[in-house]
Amino acid sequence: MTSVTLHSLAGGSSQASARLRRSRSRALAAGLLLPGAAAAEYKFNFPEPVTPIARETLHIHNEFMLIITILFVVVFAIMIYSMIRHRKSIGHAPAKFTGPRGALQWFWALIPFAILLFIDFVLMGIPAVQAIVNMEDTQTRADMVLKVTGMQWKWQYEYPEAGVKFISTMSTPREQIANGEAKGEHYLLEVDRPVVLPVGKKVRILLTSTDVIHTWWVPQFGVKRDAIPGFLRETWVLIEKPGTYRGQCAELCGKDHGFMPVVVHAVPEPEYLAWLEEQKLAAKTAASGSDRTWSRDELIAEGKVAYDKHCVACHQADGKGLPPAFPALAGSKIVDGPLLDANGKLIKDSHVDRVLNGKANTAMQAFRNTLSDVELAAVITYERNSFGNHRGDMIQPAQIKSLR
Ligand code: HEC
Ligand SMILES: [Cu+2]
Repeated sequence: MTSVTLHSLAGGSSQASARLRRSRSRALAAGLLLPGAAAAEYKFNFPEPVTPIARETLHIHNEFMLIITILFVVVFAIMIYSMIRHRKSIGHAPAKFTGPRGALQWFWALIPFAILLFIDFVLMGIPAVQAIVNMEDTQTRADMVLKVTGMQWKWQYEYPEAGVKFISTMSTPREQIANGEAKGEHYLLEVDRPVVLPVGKKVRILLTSTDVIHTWWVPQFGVKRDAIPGFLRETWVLIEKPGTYRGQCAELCGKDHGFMPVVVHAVPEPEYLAWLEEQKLAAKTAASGSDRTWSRDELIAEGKVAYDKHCVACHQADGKGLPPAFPALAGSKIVDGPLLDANGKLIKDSHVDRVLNGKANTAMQAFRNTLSDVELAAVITYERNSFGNHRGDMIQPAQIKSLR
């Protein structure tokens, strides 16, 4: 900003432009000296490590920094010393690399080479390889498994042993993002449902994706691993300290890449087990919801909540979408079409089919495995009765259940 104004002003009298140049270089110097002023949350070091891997990574980083600093100082000291002491202007005679002294030169060249090899392969290579092997060792004495699935633009977490599964979406209000409201403390780093993990347990983490490549990254865990569609990748954490740890998707994955944070709650094991029981109970309650008959208003109310969580990023709050990438649901022929055929069976490419099964090779994913019967019935009913769509009909969670 400053430099732009200075640029456009420069070109007046030579005296004025000299003054401008001076103040510009002063501004530049101040900028270089005070990087903290520019970055709001500037921290010099790594964030506090809370897993063995993060600690090892930090340790190796520090060790390598020390080694290369020493190398830098020693090499440059010798170089600068030699250049000054052996310069032509004081009449230093060049060495002659012939005869017995010439052979000695080889010796002096090979010694530093050997020292460097030793530093590279032994002092740096061994700890680095050890750390990588350790990072890859996801299975030795793993206490539990967490499955992480990246999707545009949210994370799904699954505890296979407990049969618990849920979606975690960013909870920062859109008003804060649009600068309509002051930013909160955990701006863009907060979610509706954090993953809960026990401290002191080795958690094997399996990663995959349903659409494009995402990356599950929590700096304090020292974990940053790609979630790739069609592949199962793995990593592990052993969290040593209870707390809330925040991270982000670290692979450019489309429009809302910046809006799919990771939040992990690390708690003592009894607390974790109690939480897990709660989740199982909640899942059971949700499942029983598909057996009763819902009123249209109930479904619409529930559907708005699901829509704002799972659909709004692409189809927008007003249902107008962002054509041509994301079609409008307002006035859509599919949304305005029939629900099911006369026998209560699925019609191909109908509204219900599209939401349950998605459409291959588009950003419209299948929601049958990520949403419950109630959520699916509710969001479909909501879409048919919102954004100026007035179908006036509804679909019951029990009907969705029978379609599965
Ligand atoms: C990541 C972006 C994205 C999200 C999130 C998303 N959709 Fe879609 N949706 C699309 C795209 C892209 C299409 C168009 C697919 C095609 O080419 O036919 C589409 C199409 C549709 C259609 C058909 C509309 C038409 O006229 O073609 C419906 C209905 C629909 N989505 C419902 C939903 C519901 C319900 C949700 C939330 C549970 C949702 N979508 C979430 C991207 C998305
Ligand atoms: Cu992503």
